[in-house]
Amino acid sequence: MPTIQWYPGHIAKAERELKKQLKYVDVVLEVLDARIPLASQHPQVSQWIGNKPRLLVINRQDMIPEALHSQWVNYFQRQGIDVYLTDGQQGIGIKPLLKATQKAGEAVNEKRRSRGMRDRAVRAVVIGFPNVGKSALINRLVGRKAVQSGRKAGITRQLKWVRISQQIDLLDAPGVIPPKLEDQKAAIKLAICDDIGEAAYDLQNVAAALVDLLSELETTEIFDQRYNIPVEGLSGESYLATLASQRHNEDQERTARELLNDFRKGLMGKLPLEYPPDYL
Ligand SMILES: Nc1nc2c(ncn2[C@@H]2O[C@H](COP(=O)(O)OP(=O)(O)O)[C@@H](O)[C@H]2O)c(=O)[nH]1
Ligand SMILES: [Mg+2]
Repeated sequence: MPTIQWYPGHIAKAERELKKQLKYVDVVLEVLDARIPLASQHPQVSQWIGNKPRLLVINRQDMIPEALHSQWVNYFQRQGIDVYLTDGQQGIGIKPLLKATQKAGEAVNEKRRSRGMRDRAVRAVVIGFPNVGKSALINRLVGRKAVQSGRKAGITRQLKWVRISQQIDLLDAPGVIPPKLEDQKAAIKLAICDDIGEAAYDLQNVAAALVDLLSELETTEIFDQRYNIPVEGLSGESYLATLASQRHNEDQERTARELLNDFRKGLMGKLPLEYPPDYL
């Protein structure tokens, strides 16, 4: 398996600045990608935030089948973790998240009051891998386009505080990526979902890995339907080669980009790349 490693200067800088700001933050919203809620958990977040309250947000809920929603909620709740499913693009699931943020931060004001101090706005930060939808969620939480959000990873370069209401201030942070991607299976899923920069990997390898992964999960009908070539019996690599020769004059790079784009835009349908480990 080819290794995926990517830790450019701007990500390192983002991480340093985020850690500085974390001191001032009361609540952490960690945003995951619904297609890969396990792989999109940043391994160092727990360590960074210590015992600050954390809310898990499974964004891109529209990109997985609805039947999976409650499965993921149950999976995390069994571990005592509160999760919120959202669609940052359409603005779904925002109110409960807003309420929970407010509630999680209330302890701060209780403490202040007990010391005779006045209440202040709860400070929350939104963190996660690049491109999982952090900025889109913030815009939905605030109800206007307060920060930039866009299709490619790396749109948010600066940390930015946004006043959501009298009660909540929210910090938008650039995506963070661990310096070393120890779990390469997770790294490939992040690459497939466009949650790490494209400079990190070879497009053809990742497109082939997508085909292999969907074969493993037995969700390959889409290939017959969309490209008129079934996957059965073919490795991802041979599938890519076959598709390239039938559709794109042997151009495997172009074919790889097409496959990945189709997946990323949801044109293949709602295709999760992970299920809760105890999924029945
Ligand atoms: N389908 C879908 N797209 C989303 C969702 N949330 C964000 N996006 C899109 O994903 C892209 C990346 O979003 P952005 O907010 O910039 O991600 P960030 O890098 O984590 O801040 C944008 O094109 C958003 O419109 C969602 O829940 N569902
Ligand atoms: Mg952003």
